[in-house]
Amino acid sequence: MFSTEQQGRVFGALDAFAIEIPSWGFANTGTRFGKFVQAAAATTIEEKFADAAEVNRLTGVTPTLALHVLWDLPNGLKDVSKIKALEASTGVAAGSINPNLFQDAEYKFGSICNPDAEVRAKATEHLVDSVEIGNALGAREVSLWIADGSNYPGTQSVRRRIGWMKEALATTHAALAPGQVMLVEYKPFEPAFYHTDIADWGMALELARSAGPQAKVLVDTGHHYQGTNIEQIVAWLIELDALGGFHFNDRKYADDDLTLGSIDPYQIFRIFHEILFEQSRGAGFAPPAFMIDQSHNLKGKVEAMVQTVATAQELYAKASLVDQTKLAELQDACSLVEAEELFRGAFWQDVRPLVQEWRKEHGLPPEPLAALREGGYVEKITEERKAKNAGGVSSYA
Ligand code: LRH
Ligand code: MN
Repeated sequence: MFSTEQQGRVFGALDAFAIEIPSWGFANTGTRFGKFVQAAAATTIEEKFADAAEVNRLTGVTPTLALHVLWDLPNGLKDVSKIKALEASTGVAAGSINPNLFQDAEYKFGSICNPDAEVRAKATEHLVDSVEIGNALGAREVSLWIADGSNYPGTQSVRRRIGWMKEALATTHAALAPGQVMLVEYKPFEPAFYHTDIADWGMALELARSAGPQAKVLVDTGHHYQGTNIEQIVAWLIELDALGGFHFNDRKYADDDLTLGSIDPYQIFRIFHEILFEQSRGAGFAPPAFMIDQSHNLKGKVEAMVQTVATAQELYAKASLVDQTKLAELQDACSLVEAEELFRGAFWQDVRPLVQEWRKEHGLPPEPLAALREGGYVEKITEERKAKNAGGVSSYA
């Protein structure tokens, strides 16, 4: 049983919890070995917003949809009015704007780090366009993942590429409107397999800082070598006021983009703890953007998204059960076992009845996954989209 104080802490945390979902999570995706086309997959921006609206209807905590520019606004600024109309009709707002600098043929040897100045200029122009799209949509985050790198030692100058990258990011930062935030995402490898130009949090931090005050670091939980202490990186980025956001997913091996909490739910709990600890210090900490970044190659896409959001809520509720004051006392007393039992004890708690209570109090279905099945939404979109999807898919997403 939970005390009133515990219930209050969980409800308070859930009241403040929101997580952004990715448009590409609803689309047909796969691996380099193939894509398993799903009849219900979204192939248009209208369908992606419709699926996002269903997830938000069921969970109440996904008010924004992350957009990937070339996949969702292929005509750039000209598509803004269409997005605004979809925002009005679905009640879901455009979220972070993600440029695409990894699929054009010209970017074979890099985009903003390419030795060819013309290619760098084209890439920088796309980044500035993405900022303008974000500004036109009133979207706060412009989220940059730069896939640039090389596959063989000696084939590229890592040093000179740093300079080119800094130039492009400075130009992009200069285009930001007040209030916009530029997120720099790091990734140790893939698609490049010898060096990646933005490979870890230190590189992303330095690039964000040299770009300007509106630049922060984005932590994708799948972008770390095995054994990396991700919550320690989070603690450092908070310390340095450089934590801009998260891409949550899970993985067993590399950047597997599996559903959050499917492999190591304790990892996400430990990250949420660092966030809630900082909030408990009451120093006006602005929580970073919570976003999901997954590719649902085998699970039903809407089902996987609803499952992910519910899991994220439950792990956040567990982390909010940690008595920060008591834990600090035990930590300072070096009462190791007591501290661990208090910390991990919160993780062991089954908060689902409390989260279901919170959902009921907010007029939401206590079990969103069951409500999805009962509502027949997936059957409906399967009928509507199966013919189109039968023809296979063109691009990655
Ligand atoms: C790169 C990444 C990036 C997105 C892409 C879909 O691995 O995490 O955030 O642009 O996935
Ligand atoms: Mn990501």
